[in-house]
Amino acid sequence: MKLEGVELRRVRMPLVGRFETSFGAELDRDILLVRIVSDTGEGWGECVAMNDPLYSAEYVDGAQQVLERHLLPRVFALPDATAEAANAAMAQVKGHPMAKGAVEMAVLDAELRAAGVSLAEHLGAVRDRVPCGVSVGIQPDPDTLLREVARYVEQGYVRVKLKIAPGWDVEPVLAVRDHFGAELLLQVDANCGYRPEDVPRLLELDDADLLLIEQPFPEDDLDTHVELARRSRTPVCLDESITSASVARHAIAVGACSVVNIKSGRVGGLLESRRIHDLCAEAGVPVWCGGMLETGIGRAANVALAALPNCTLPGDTSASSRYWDPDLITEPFELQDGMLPVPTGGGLGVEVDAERLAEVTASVTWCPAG
Ligand code: SMG
Ligand code: MG
Repeated sequence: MKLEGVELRRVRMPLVGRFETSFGAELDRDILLVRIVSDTGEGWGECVAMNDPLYSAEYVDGAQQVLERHLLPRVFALPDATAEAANAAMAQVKGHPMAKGAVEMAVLDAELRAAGVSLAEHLGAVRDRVPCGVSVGIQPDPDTLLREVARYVEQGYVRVKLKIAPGWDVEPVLAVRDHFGAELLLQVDANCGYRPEDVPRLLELDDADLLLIEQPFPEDDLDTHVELARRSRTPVCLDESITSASVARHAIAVGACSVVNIKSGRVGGLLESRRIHDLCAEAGVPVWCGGMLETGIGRAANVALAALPNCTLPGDTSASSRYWDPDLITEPFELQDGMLPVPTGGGLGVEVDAERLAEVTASVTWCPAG
């Protein structure tokens, strides 16, 4: 495939509701979309970097700059742009996995669209629909939380993840467990919000019979995750810490986690995600697909990933309506009995809604390959 150029498009979309985590609150998103244009057609990628560098070091303005100055020129120099070749060309640049992942997604989408092969099939998916969880932000008080959770349970979500932070943990989590009973699949996510001295507090969450606790401590502190994993009945899952397949292998080897959250943007792409999936499978560690409040474009990639064999826990692959009204794609993802269908069309298998796209576009930058 010969690239003609890449369009970097910034879209501003309000979330349907405020989403609060241990590091801050999101009300709207400033999203960077990558559209590659090649001799065989086009391909779309979504960069999951947030407005501010609070989830990880990346943020959307920085992602756009590193793409324009450092990543795209390397990809444009390739005589034949494949996803593997693009990854190899970008590898010389340190870090910036979300920016790199967006390019890889767009190149893969173009390649697979031209070949008429779905991303799910290409990755080795074994399911045609995936069970869906929902991530519920920090609420003003436990009553509001119970109402929020009830709303999602009524919509059919099969698993609920509660965001926790110091001051918003044991009490609200036990309130949800008490109210919804033992059958509710429940887990929590702290987004690095705790410190080593909080281990005793987190051990109290064992009473809530959680599926897992996600990333309680800072991303570079594997030791405290090891300590909690040793002392707790609740399985420890890593998100922010898992930045590559080699880090995943190490984290598992030292006992820092027994479950892994896979996000393609966090690890630099879908192909690295597949490697993490495979090594976790070999190690007997279940994985699930995380989310970064994606539009339907990135969501399509997540749903394909969630259809892999070792994705045995429900992911944060909620319906389009969880975040958007409306989404950017012509056929939004809708829950059917708590499941989402895995797209079967070529590449990502979704079509961008041109009208909606025009409505939310804040800027367009064309980067020519020549
Ligand atoms: O896409 O439903 C989604 C978001 C799920 O909680 C979610 N993501 O740490 O797992 C996580 C967070 C990261 C984004 S917080 C702004
Ligand atoms: Mg997380």
